[in-house]
Amino acid sequence: MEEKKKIEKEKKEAPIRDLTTCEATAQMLEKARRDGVETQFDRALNMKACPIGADSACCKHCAMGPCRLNANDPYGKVGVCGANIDTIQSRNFARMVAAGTACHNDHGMAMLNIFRDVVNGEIKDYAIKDVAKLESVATSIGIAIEGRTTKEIALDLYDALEKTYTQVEGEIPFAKRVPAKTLELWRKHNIVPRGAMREIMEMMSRTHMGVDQDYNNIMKQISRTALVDGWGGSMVATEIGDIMFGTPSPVTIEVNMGVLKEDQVNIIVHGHEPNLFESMLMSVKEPTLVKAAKEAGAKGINLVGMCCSGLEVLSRHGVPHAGNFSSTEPILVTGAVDAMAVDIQCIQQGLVKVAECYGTPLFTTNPRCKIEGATHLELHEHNPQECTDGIVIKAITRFKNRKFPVQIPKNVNFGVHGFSHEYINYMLGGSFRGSYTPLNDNIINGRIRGVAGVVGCTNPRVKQDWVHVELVKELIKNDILVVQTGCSQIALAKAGLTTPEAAHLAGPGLKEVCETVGMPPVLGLGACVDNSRVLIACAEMVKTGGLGDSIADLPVAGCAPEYMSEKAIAIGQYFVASGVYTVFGVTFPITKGTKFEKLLFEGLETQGFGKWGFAVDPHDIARLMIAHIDKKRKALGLDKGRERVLMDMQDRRAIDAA
Ligand code: SF4
Ligand code: MSK
Repeated sequence: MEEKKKIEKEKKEAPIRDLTTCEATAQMLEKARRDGVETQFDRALNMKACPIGADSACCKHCAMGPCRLNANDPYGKVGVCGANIDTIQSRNFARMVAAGTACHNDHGMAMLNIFRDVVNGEIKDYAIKDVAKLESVATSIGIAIEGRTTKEIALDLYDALEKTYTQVEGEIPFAKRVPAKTLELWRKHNIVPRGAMREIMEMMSRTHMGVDQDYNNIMKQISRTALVDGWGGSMVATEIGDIMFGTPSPVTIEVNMGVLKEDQVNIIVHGHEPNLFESMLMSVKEPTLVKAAKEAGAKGINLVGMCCSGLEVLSRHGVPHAGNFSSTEPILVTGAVDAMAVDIQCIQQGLVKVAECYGTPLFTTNPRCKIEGATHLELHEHNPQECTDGIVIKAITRFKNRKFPVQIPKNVNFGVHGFSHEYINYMLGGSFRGSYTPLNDNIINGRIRGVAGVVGCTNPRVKQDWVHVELVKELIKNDILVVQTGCSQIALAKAGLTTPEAAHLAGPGLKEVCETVGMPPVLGLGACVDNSRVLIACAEMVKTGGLGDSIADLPVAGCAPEYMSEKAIAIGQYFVASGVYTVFGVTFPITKGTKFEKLLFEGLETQGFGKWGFAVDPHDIARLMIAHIDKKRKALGLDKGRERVLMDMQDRRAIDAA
């Protein structure tokens, strides 16, 4: 017992600087310890990950089990039904992809439903803000726009995109955007997605006990399901979001916990769907509410974003961003948050307790995401401000009666964000000849070695932000242009690498390009659904020419170095199935030394797709990604025998001083 207590104490006293490189989060974790408040970092220390689950060597798909196989001797045993390790782990992996795909499609379908009601005039609070984007999306899937009204085009677009979810047979609409050779490969393997509902249903059915028990066959449905995420639900969410709320273009934004203001009513919106934030923006400007805040003694109402909700609005509206996933509990420790409103996805149940400790009202707003102990104030799209006004009123009351001492970290970083696919086109080619030609040319001439997508979550199983930042520094140093989404983007923003000035940390070729264009070496594209923008950029690079015929030919690679969610696994798989080498960190949910592992890490590439990679250390990840990019350059005849540049002490000092 004494020994157990000693271990617990040691865990609780793990040095905070080993848990995060985010200075503001570290300060709040120190305060949380003083206040006796627990966060995900403490829970991770106190929760030993189940090794059998981590290796995906267990199955609980029926009541003859649960069955667990020995990851050290994966073929030594089978489940009660006879299922072998490849069946068990491919089914488990498949269900992660199905869950992640379901999340993004659920989000996209909700956006599409709002769009339909906006077009029909039933929702008045939102509108079609970007008609040019509406027309370009419609054109991309063959809808005529000439001589037609916005409403006619929008109704046709709704009808077409609804098929992304409901279509029983036939290819999803955005399959039309896939480069011909990539699409041909998908057709050959029969993995072009039908509708998301069909694919997810089939995935769940095939992974039931006693159905599909050939890991190669399960793999095909894994890819088809993931593709209806990237080229389906996620892409619809991005495109409809842009059409209704505006396509992002770069703005300089403040990031980090220092965006909270002690003398103002602070409201945080956290989650994923942009409509909650859009309505909250209207509420915080409502003259009667601003007046009420002032009467309560506040200088104003300060609205800030977190996680992916924040990324949706940071460039559309210039709303400051307070931090990524792992900072959502620590920020409540400031005592300065007067209300937190959440919608769906990545909302930790642990928020309830932390919010309670600091008297912060926590509001759930979506019928698909209620949390025991949080106040549910539902947002109805037909009258959304009823909900958001109500939250602002509660926040003002909390400000007036603040009981807890306020301690806001001073950290504020500035970064340029909002590089939509459309803006990259314009930025590189100019308004009259917008194109990806300059990007392709600079890849061909070797100034830019390749492009890397560094995306995804933070995870308390590794030091927060550290892997993201170290990895990106090494990639840009090696002339690799980095595009980003999700919580990773905020990690780099806090590290100051999303400014044009960060170009001095890049290799000579990338630096020259960044300085000529005036862009950062790290381009933030948005929320996690906006990985679809990366797919569109890849398709555009193929279309522009000179870099092969399919996405698999491009000198590109992807990585989610601190991932935690099933959504991330779905994203990884749709990149792999689209042709991209994709490296994950932290842990990989499969058993080593198996045929299924070989399929994911080698076999898929042999079939013409991308493949998975895995490494935990950022420098190992960089090595894998750079080697892959060089391999693709060589295959394209662009190889000039470049050496990988390692950072020396002088470089590191320059980075630390930046
Ligand atoms: Fe065990 Fe087979 Fe049932 Fe899975 S499906 S729990 S391996 S008996
Ligand atoms: S919020 S899925 S922690 S990126 Fe999109 Fe961040 Fe990952 Fe959630």
